Amino acid sequence: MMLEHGLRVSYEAGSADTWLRDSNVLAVFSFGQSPLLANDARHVPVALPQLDDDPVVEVWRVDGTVRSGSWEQLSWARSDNMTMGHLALDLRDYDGMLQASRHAYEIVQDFLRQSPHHCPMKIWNYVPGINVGEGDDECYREFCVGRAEAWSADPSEQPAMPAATAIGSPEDEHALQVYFLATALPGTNVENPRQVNAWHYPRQYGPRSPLFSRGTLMQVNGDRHFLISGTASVVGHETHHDNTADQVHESIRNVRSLLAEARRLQGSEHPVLGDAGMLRVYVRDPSEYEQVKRVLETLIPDEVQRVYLQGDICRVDLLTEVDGIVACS
Ligand code: 3EB
Repeated sequence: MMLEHGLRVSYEAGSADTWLRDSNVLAVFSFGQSPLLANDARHVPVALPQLDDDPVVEVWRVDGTVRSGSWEQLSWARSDNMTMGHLALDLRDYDGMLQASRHAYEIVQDFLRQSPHHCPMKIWNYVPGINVGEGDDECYREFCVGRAEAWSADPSEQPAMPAATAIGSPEDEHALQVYFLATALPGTNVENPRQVNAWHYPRQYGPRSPLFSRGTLMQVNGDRHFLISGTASVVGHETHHDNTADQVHESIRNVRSLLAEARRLQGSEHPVLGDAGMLRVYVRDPSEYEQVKRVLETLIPDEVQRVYLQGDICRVDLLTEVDGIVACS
C-alpha cells in the first residue's frame, strides 16, 4: 500500500497549465492574474503581483487521485484526505463589500456542510482596495462585517474560525477572492500569547471583529501541518513600529511565538521554522521589497521556501505581513 502523505507545497518555475497536467496536483496558484480568469477548477489565479525576479507558481501536491468540479460559484478539488475550494465573486454584481463578503461566506459554509471534508483548516481572502474608505466604511471593516454575519447565521454551529489571511489586492481588481483548505476532522486552533485573540479585538478596529485563529494544526493520516495565519507587527491588539524593517522583525517574533505555543500544546519538538515549509511575504510598498528580503534572509533558514507578493495589509499602518504552511516532522 502506498503511504499516504498529507500535502506537499512548493514554488516551481513553469506555467500553471504545465503543473495541472499532473493528476496528483490539488491546486496551482499563479500570481498577478485576476481570479476571474481561472480556467481549471484546480487553478487559482491570485491578483497580487509577484515581486521576486523569477516568476513562480505555488503547487500543492497530494497522493492519490484528485477529483474536481464546481458547486454554485465555487470550484473545488479533492483528494481522499482534503479539499481545496475557491471562489471569486465579481464585485460589480454586489452592492458593496459587505454584501459580497457575506455571500462569499454563505457559499463557503453551504459547500462545507455537504462536503466530506467539512472542517476548514485555513481560509485565504484577497480583497480589492482593502484600505479604501474611512473609519467603519473601510473596505476591510465591511469585509469583516459580512464574514461575521455569515458565520453567525446558524447559531447551532460553533463559529468556524480556522487560520486565515486577509490581504488587499489591487483596487482595480473586480473580484473578491476566497479560498480554503478543508479536511474531514477538525484541526486544533492555536492562539499567540503575544497577541489578543483577533475575535476579541476592541471596537476601535471595526464594528465586527475579524474571525480567525492565529494558526491551525492539521492532521491527516499521521501527517501533520501547521497553517499559519497572516502575521503582522501586531502586539496585544496594537500595531507596533512605523518602519518596514522593524515590522518584519516583529512579525517573525510573532510567528516564532505561535510555533512555540503549537509545540507546547502538542508536547512536541515540532513545528519549527526550518521544517519543510513555505512563506508568502506580503509587502505594501514595492520599493521596500529588497529590504524586506534582506531582513528575512537573516531571520529565516533558506530551506523555508518563500515568495514575495505586493499586497496591502488590512490596517493602513501595517506595512508587511507573512503567512505560511510548516510541516510538523
Ligand atoms: C492582524 O493580526 C493582521 O481578517 O482574516 C491577519 C490574518 C489579519 C487574518 C483576517 C487579518 C485576518 O490583525 C490582520
